[in-house]
Amino acid sequence: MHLSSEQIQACNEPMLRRHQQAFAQVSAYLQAEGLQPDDLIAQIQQLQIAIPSWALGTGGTRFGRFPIGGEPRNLEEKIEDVGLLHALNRASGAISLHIPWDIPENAGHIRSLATALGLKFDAVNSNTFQDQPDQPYSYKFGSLCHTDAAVRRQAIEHNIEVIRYGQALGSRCLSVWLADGSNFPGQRSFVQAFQHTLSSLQEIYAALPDDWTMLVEYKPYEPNFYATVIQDWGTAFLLCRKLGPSARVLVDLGHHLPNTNIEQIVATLMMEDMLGGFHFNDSKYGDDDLTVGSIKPYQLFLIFHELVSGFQARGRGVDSLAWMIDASHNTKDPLEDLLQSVEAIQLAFAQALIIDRKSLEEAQQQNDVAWCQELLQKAFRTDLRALIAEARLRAGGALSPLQAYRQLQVRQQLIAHRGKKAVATGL
Ligand code: PSV
Ligand code: MN
Repeated sequence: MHLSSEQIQACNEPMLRRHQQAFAQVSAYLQAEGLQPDDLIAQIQQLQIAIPSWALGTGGTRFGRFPIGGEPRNLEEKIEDVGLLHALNRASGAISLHIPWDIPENAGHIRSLATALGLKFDAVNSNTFQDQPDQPYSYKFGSLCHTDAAVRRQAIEHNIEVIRYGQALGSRCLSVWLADGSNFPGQRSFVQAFQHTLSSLQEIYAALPDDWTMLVEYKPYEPNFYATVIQDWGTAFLLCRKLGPSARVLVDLGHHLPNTNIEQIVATLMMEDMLGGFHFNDSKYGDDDLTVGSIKPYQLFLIFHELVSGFQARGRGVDSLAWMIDASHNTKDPLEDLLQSVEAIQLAFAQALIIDRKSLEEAQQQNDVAWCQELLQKAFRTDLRALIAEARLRAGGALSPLQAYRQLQVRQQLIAHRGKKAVATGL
């Protein structure tokens, strides 16, 4: 299925007048604040968020799954789905693959399908947290950290294979997330597990092409409930430092213990030039993988505030990081959920861009606590939805991607083509 620009324009048509009014209003406000709407729009348009190939179907939980129908049955159809999202929002111009859930058997064909839809391949993800039917050794007791060198070898080779798949697709980034850890005290030597992980990662790092980045993702618990080898940003940071300049930390917003100050972690990683990318999602309790911005939008804004500060301090742009969503959808249509997530990211970014940083620095310097809060919240409480909509409109997207998605009956058509029972591969 494909959405033409005529179809999208037809959806925009009845909304245009109201949008123009709202955009004129927000433009006037921004200009009065000394900001240039066109500059902001250009920056917003640069931010492209990769869609994970594993989040296009209903994720479910360990208690059940409620498939929505019309889910992509193979990689080609997953690319088709990301193409639909990108046609609507012009901000999902990349896809992130998880191997072996999505093996690009014919890389040339897969690459040309993606290119035709304006999509690039972002980070490729390895998977040594599940056993595959044909693999000789089990990852039950770990992969890169395993006590047995043969298991470690198998996991190393898998990661190198993932790099090769990524190369064929034009990706330039490997994401490594390990479930490795232990469920009970005493089960494993922390030091040995770390050292094995480091030496395994060093072998993978040695196979990394020169222009690639290795992203090391941390997570405090789950599936192991006593200890995870790469449990926090400090451990990921340490591993990256030991690996070399092409290794960076990946921050998954759901991988922190409750109330962790994620924006402070982001600031520190940016300061040290050790932040590599994001897995965006939202959560209330643990790694809930909910829609970005649905629970803690202020936290998301504060994270973007630190990102924008870091970019400005280092003279970098958004293309210096890998931006990915890592969410799961149990009760919503996955495509609707992803549209909402991308919009939430864009909004937080735009709000961070309009912070009066000069005044904030002065207020910080004078320890004017109340004014610091005032300045941040002024930006956070500014309604920039019309600005984001204008950025989409100018790029050929929908004024309201979610509304257009429903109006064009995308899910119904996908069900008609793929069937009510089509279920996507993934978790
Ligand atoms: C683990 O919870 C994780 O965040 C990793 O990024 C995996 O690759 C992904 O989820 C799988 O859904
Ligand atoms: Mn993740």
